[in-house]
Formats: sequence, C-alpha cells, structure tokens
Amino acid sequence: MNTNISVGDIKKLFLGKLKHHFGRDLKDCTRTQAFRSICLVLRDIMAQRLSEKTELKGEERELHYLSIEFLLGRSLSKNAFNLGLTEKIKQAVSELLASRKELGIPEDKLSGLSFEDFLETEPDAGLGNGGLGRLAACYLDSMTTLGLPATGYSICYEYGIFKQAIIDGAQFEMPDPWLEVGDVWLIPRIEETVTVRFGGHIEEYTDAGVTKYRHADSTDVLAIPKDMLISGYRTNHVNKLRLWAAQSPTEIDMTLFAGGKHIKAMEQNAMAQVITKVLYPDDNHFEGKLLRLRQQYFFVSATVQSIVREHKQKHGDLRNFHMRHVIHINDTHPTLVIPELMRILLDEEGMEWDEAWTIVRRSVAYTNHTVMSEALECWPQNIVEMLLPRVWRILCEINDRYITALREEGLGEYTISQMAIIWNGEVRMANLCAYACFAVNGVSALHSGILIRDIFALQYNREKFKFLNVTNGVDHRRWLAQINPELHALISDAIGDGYLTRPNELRKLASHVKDARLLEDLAAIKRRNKERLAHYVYREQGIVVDPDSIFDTQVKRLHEYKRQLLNVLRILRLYDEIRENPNANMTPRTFFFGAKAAGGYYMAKLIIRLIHSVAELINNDPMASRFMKVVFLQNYRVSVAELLIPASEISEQISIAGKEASGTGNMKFMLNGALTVGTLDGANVEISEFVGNEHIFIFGLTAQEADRLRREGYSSSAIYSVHEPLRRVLDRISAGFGDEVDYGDIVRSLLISDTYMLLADFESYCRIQKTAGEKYLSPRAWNTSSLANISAAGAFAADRSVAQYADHIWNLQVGR
Ligand code: 26Q
Repeated sequence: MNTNISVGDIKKLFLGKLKHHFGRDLKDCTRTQAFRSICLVLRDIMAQRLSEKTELKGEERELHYLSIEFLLGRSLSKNAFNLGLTEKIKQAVSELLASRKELGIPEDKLSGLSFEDFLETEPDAGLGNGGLGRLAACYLDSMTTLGLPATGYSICYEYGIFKQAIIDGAQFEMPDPWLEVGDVWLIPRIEETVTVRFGGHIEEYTDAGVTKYRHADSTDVLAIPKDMLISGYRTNHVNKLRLWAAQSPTEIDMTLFAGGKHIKAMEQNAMAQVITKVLYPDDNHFEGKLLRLRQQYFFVSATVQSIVREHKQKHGDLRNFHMRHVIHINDTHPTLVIPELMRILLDEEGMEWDEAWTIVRRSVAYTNHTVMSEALECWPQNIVEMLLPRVWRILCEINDRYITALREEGLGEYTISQMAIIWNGEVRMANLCAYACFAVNGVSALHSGILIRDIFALQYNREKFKFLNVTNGVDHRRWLAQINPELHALISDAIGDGYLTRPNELRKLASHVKDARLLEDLAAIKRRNKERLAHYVYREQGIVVDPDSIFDTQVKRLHEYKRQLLNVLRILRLYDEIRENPNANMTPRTFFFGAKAAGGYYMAKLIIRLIHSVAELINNDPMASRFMKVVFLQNYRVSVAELLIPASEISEQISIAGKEASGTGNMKFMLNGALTVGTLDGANVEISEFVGNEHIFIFGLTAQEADRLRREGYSSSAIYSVHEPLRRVLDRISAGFGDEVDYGDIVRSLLISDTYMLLADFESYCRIQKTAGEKYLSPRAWNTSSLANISAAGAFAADRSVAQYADHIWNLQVGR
C-alpha cells in the first residue's frame, strides 16, 4: 500500500495543509495546527480511495452496523499504521523538525513537535462506556480490513464519556469536549441532512379508499451527518462511520416565528440542542430517561432515512431492500430501527403490512450483550406513545399480530405474557428483537447458551435456527502490533508478520516454547513496558512503582458483578498476612485498578473510595509497602489501556460466573502475554480451553454451581462466621480507615445479600493468587505460559469474529 507516496510527498502535502487551512508555515505553527495538518493528509488519502470505491462497485449487499456507542480512542496512529505510513510520517516529521532548526527557530519553540508528541496531542474519541462500544470500534477495523462494504452509524456526542477526576479518593465527573481537536477526522455532509420528527399527533385520512397517516404538530430536529473515514490494514478499501449531530431547524425556518408560533420554535431549538450533547455514562444499566429515548430514535430514524434515500437513488424502489442491505443492531439500543423502517415502507412508500414486514424481518439482525436484568431495556409505554406517536402505533400492531400468531400456535396465556413485546405498560426491546430479527446472537459460548436456555428460551423454541453464537474478538493489530511494537518485532522475527492478517498464525509460536532465548527476550520486553508504565504513573500521579514487582491489573468499568471488591478483599487479607509474617518469601506486587463508575451508581463510587482508602493504608505502611502497592489509575480510557496492558503480568477477570457476557479486556491482556486469573465466565471459558489449564489460573464457582447455590439458599453470613481471615478483613472495612469515610454499606451488602457471591469465591480466589505468585518465582515456567497465551490469542481476533458474522449472519463475501 502507498508505496507510491514518498517521505518528500508527505512533507509537501503537510506543508500545503498548514498553509491552506491555517495560513501558517513551519516557523509559526502551533502543535495542534501541525497535528491537524498530518491528520488531514491521511484523511485526504482515505477520501480519495472512498470516492474510487463508489465508482467501482455498487451492486453488492451492504452492511449497516448501528451502535449507540463507538469507543474509538485515537485515530492518527491507527490510520498511519493501516495505510502503511507510520515510518514515512515519522521520517517526514523528523526532517521537518530538523529544517525548523535550520530556520533558526529557538530551542524552546521546537519542543512538542515530534511524531510522538503529535500522537499524544490527539484526544480519545470516547464515544462509549466500555466493552460494547470498544467492540464496535474493533469490528469496524476488521470489517474494513476484510473488505466488507460496511457503514457504522452512531451519535456525534459533543461530550464523550466523562473525564474522571479523583479528589480525596472520590470520583468527580468532568466534561470531555473531545470535538475541539477530535473534529479533524469528521467530514460534515450538510447536503445529506435529514429531518427527525418527535411528539405531535397522528391524523388518519383516506386517499382513494386507502387509510393514510399524517404526522401533525411535530417537533422537528435536523440530523446532520458527520462522516469519519475508516481505513483497513493493507487494503485500499475504505468504509465510513456516520455520526449524526442534532441541530434545530428553527434558525432557518422562520415561518414558525412568522406564524406567531415562536414558543414552539423555541422549544424545538432547545430540544434539538440537547439531543446529541452528551453520552449517557451508564454501562450495563437501564434507566428509562426521555432524553435517552430521543437519542435512540434520533440516530435510528436518521440512519434509516439515509439508507433508504441512497437505496432509492441506486435501485429505484424498495421491494428488494433486504437483498441489498443488512442492518445489524448492537444490543437493543437501536431497536427502534424495526418500527421506523416499517413506518417508512408503509407510510412513505405505500406498502402493505405483510410485504413491509417481510422486508424488515429479512433485513435486521441483533446481538445481545447482557443477561443482567437491570440492563434490559423496558420503556414505559406512555413515554413512547407521547414522543413517537406513529412508531407507537406500529409497535402495537406488531405486538397484536405476534400475540395472535402465538395463540394460533397454541401457546398458553402465561407463556404469551412472557413473550409479549408490550406488556404491563412497558415496551420490551429484547423481546421485539428476538421476534423480529432473522438472527440473534450472544457474544461467547457460555453467554449464547444462557440466552437460549434462559432469557430467550421461549423464542428459541419457535425458531431454533436463528440463534447463534459469535464469540467476541479484538483488533489484534491495535492491541498487539501497535501498542506493543517490541513484542510485534519479536513475533515477526520468530514466525513472520503474516499473523497481522491471519491471526491464527500466532499458533506457530507454540513451537518456540523451548526457545530459552526467545523466552528471555519476551521477559525483557515486558520489563521495558513496565518501566514505560512506571514513568507514566510517576508523571501523571506522582506515584513511584517498582518495575520488579508483579504488575497485577484489574481495569474495566466499575460494577458490582465485575467484583473489584473481591480483589480489594484479597489485598486486605494479604496485608494482614504480611504484617503477621513480615519475613515471608514473596515477590512484591503492584495492584493496578482503573475504572469509571456511572455518576449515579452509589455502590460503585463507594468502592472507588474504598480502593483509595486501602491504597493509603497499605502504601504508607512501612512493613507492608515492601511487598505491596495499590495504584488507582485515574481516568482510565482507551489510550491508558494501550500503555497499561502491554505492561501487565496478571489479568484479573473475576466476575461472578454467568454474568459477564464475554469480556474483551481478557483477550487484550492475553495477546500481550499476561496470565489470566479468572472465573469460568464469558469468554474466559473459551480462553482457558484454547490456552490450556496449565497456563491460566481458574478459580471459583461455575455458572451452574452459582445458580444452584442461589436456588438452594446461599448464606454469606455463614461464611463470615466460620472464616477467620475473611472476618478480619470485613471487620477492618467496617471499622474504617481513619479518613472519615463510612464503608458500612459495603459490608452490610456483603453480609445481607452478597448478590454476586464474593464470599463464596473468596477462599478459592486467595488460593489461586498464591499459586500464581509461586509460579512467578520460576521465570522459565512463567514465560512459557506467557508465550502460550500469545500463541493461543489468535482465536480471539476481531477478524475471526467478523468473518463469522459475514458467513453465518450477514451473508457477505469476505473480500480478501
Ligand atoms: C442502556 C439504556 C440506557 C442507558 C444506557 C444503557 C446501556 C449502555 C451501555 C446499557 C448497556 C451498555 C453497555 C453494555 C456493555 O458494554 N456490555 C458488554 O459488552 C461487551 C461486548 O460484547 C462484553 O464483552 C461484556 O461482557 C458486556 O458487559
């Protein structure tokens, strides 16, 4: 790729951008201007290729991937890597820097303009909370690399996931105005603006004997597409991510004022502004907020309108819609695409119900990402009815026809009540998806099994064929080659770089397990990555960490089911043990935590506070701090993960079995040679099968055992009363840490209900951690397992997942 672009070309293009966009040259540009200019050079290359693609193709089935989150992180290094230009850009930047020196620019003005500085200038595009949003970003990369004709659709949030500040150990949420610099990747397509209608009421009328509907008195919002171009690795194929921004139509539609309707005009203005203002920071938790429903319908309606508009331009009428398009809905958040597409086919295209319904059903596929009941979307019917009057009627009709069909099939009333889409004044999005979509999949083998045995069991009984599993995968080019370049070089030396496009080739590393030299190199690379992280932690938080200690990491959203608290409990037990026996032979450990808590999630915030109290206690205890240190990394995000994961040796994946649908962090750590301490939950099950039991530390109840224990009666307080070390730990938390924070609620929740069964798994967790520590004493054994993990990680590449979606669900040909 791009062999035809030289370092000289890049320099010329760069200087051109600087001049034409900012009226500056090398002498007087700022770092941000220079950063933007490099990005624009790459953007132009991609735009050129996108336009060539449209001219060449146009006859195939297209994929539309709808997700309310895309957690992209940074794009400059990604695009440079994918376009094969990293080295040339580095070279160009360093030559330009040298020529600045020659221009006689003083030293102090020269700083901050290296390639590394540019990379650091870019803010993370934090348009997501965690796993679900990051998965969508990894999949976009793979779809493009595999040459699929795909478009992502989401919301152009003005503010992404909040920035986390920690003050006196407590989390504070600060705004993240990422667009100030991050907008450099966005191309506004004003000419493709569409209108989305809310509220008002529906008027029925007859036209030549046919009943028709008119949406009267609506509040209208303009949806403006901002396209981000998506590059793939070693391919000319380019896709786009379309982010919708809301704008009020009132500034341009003065007729409302003229007609005396200025209050309506004002309302419209206020409502429009707010729709795409901010990402909801809830992860795995549903709250029926009106603004959230507005966001969902806004991006879904705009997306369907834009797909339909383009389809009509290309193909004329909509009867072959399902032949040309697959609409994939990432969890239930874009479910309204189903009634919205119905609305357009019925009301705007004049189709009959049955024909429209057949087209919709053949077009839409759904991935479920959670079995947590509090995350299932059930919208109060009154807010749906008020905000989306026409969509509401269509939902009612879908539900009525569905229930009639279920009765005809002879199902009982109770069963029907469970399967209904609208019930008890609520609209159940997951039931609508399970009924309407032609494919439904879970995200790990365990999770997909739970779906068909549990939450979708009844639907599964009717249409077994449409339930599938596609185990998650991660963009292994980003999460290995880009973030861990030394490891990439080591692997390439051993087995070549074919693994970049054929991730299964990582398996070839297995034949090197006895290569002592390679194992030592592997350890040396880990060591340097640990030093790099240590520098970062010192620079950012003023904390000194010892690169000779074991780096033991738990990073993910803060949620009770993920059990960061279990990690805290074992740390406190270890603290007691060290104080009792200060001469024990153990390798020191550094415990890293990184986690954001949803602003309104009381327990999650209290656990963050507790981690800080425990860190304070341990890090300031002269006896204990020789062996352990607790570090809470502030504002954990994609770019921090990129530093932390290559430096970690132990990956904590300790959710209560049956609750983590898959996990994807587990895969990223494994790719970088960390050993997993984990439960048999989500994809950990498959990871342990692939890597082999001797290379992973599995502990705790299985999903089945946890279910049975819950059914038969689980008593955490019984464990508390017989387990002396555990009792000491919990009593210490109850007593507090002398910092005036009361952790009574945490201990009470553990003793009264312990919903996520921390106490049940505590002993087994402590024991496996001991085993892990002992293994670390033998570098040879540890490094062998580390290599075994990297070698098995190819199975968890997003390329594999996306190829399975293409084959089994989307019916698209992979183009490479
Ligand atoms: C819903 C309604 C209102 C507001 C917010 C939400 C909401 C937002 C985000 C609900 C759920 C999410 C995110 C869920 C999520 O990240 N799930 C994770 O998906 C990963 C990718 O499949 C899995 O690996 C994780 O196991 C799963 O927890």
